[in-house]
Amino acid sequence: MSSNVITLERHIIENERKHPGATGNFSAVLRDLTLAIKIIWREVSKAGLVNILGLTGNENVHGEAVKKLDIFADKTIFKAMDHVGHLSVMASEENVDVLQIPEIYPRGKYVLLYDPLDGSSNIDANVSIGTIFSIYRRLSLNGPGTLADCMQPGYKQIAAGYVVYGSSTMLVYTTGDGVHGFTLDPSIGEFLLSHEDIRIPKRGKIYSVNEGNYRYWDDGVKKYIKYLQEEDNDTSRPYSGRYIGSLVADFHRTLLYGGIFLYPGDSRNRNGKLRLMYEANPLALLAEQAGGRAIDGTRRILDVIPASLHQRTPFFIGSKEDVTICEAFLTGKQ
Ligand code: P6P
Repeated sequence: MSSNVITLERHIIENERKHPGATGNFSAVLRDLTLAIKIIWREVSKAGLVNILGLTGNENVHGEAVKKLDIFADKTIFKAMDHVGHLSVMASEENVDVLQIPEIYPRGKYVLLYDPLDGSSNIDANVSIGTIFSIYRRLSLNGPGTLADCMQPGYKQIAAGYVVYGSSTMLVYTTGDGVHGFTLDPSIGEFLLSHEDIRIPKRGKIYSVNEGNYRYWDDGVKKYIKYLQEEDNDTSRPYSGRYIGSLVADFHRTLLYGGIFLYPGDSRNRNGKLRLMYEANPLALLAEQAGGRAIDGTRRILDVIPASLHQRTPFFIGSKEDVTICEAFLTGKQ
């Protein structure tokens, strides 16, 4: 294999060597998570063929209908990670409570939060969907992990990433040393480094929001979107509107092309739809590591102190200049 082909595993290990105190346990967590992701990819990539689509008749903690792939992905990640000995506790967007490590297995110093298959409502339409994850250090000293271990502010994350199962399957992650993207080569089942040190453009030309909610938005959001739709050649306006309705796909495009993704709170849901711990925090860490910003309207997402495990948050993320201009509209300064 030529020297310029860097697998995810090699990248993780080389990254670990930059931290003299590293024990290798953290690398093992990422390695085992990658195995789970490959198993999920295998099922997602043949979803239309083995008829595992369709509703299970169950609902998740948010009262949303759950499709079989959701459950499969959730259980796959848990079963791949529960015995590795490096986690003290896990929490999944699909489960009300934290997920304890079975007594028969050793526990470790890390905490894994994950959204096993985000965008699942798009599964039947073959629209890109994704897995999102966050890794923290446990706060509790020993024994079973705790709810507090899982409810840390986003700036405490030691790693975050997502997988977008799309026309090609990509894994994008950060351990606080830049953002790096790997594309799955199905012929060898390896994620290969394809986007080293991703930097989000400081300003873009695309905005991404569900405009069907326009009537419920606050005035600041309405004024901002109208601003983006005005003509001004110096600022590449009007921007293009792009909305897939699958967060990982919409964020991935924003990360690579620049611009802004918005899921505001509105008159029906003050906190919007997206979850702080499972969606906003990991993507906010990635955005900041790539030179972008992520806010809830007035605060940096990563500074928000969680009040509950599944709390939702208004979410504005993307290019630094775009988020800053949006913030001015949201706070009435513009
Ligand atoms: P809406 C998918 O169900 C999801 O949770 C995110 O992936 C996506 O960004 C959002 O909901 C889309 O929500 O209300 O625009 O359909």
